[in-house]
Amino acid sequence: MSESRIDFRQAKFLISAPDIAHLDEYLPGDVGVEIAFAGRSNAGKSSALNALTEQKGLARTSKTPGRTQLINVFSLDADRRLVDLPGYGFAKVPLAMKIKWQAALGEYLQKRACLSGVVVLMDIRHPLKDLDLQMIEWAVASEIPVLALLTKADKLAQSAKMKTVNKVRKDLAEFGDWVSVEPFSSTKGTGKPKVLNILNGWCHPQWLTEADKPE
Ligand SMILES: Nc1nc2c(ncn2[C@@H]2O[C@H](COP(=O)(O)OP(=O)(O)OP(=O)(O)O)[C@@H](O)[C@H]2O)c(=O)[nH]1
Ligand SMILES: [Mg+2]
Repeated sequence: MSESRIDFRQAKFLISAPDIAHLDEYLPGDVGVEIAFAGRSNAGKSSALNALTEQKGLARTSKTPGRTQLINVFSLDADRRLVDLPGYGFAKVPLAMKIKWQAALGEYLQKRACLSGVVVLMDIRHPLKDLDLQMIEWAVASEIPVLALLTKADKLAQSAKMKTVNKVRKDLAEFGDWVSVEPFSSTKGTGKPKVLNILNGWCHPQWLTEADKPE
């Protein structure tokens, strides 16, 4: 099997889609491998993408929650893409818009065949809010593996960090191997090798590597 490692530093901006309901009109077909980054507004999605790709300006980060309104898609190579989804749970968004957005997000998670993994990012100081759990449940129900990434781990001392990681692992144990939980810090690089290993695995689903094989 061609298990060559994907070089995440090769990520390039591909397209921006204005909203998730029409995402598939913008994406280059429901083919290859897509990995989505989802999470509450301000959870650190864009920062994590930049840290993982070692490109400071790839995804735009902001101190103002709700910064990423568009869906930004980055290509890793001809077959593989990373998707930076707008944050959910942003307080200033009107309720009707929130409901619409959640429905579209659910549809994307459930219908996008090339979606090979979802990274659900949560601030380690406020993990597992209702919408985070909803995302995880949707993904697992669609048989998409989830990496629950506890971001801003640099904000906690080691003991508090491990306590939260263990608690979240326990709370998500019902999902078995579908969900893994790791601490992460974009600023310190904590957890980066583990995350890259998991994403690399998602980049090589059996059907793709089989198709890659020479006759
Ligand atoms: N200390 C620390 N701060 C972080 C880390 N990751 C992100 N931040 C900060 O958290 C804020 C939000 O980060 P973003 O990456 O823009 O968050 P986002 O999830 O993309 O936010 P939206 O696009 O609004 O949904 C910024 O001020 C970042 O500098 C981290 O690992 N450690
Ligand atoms: Mg963002």
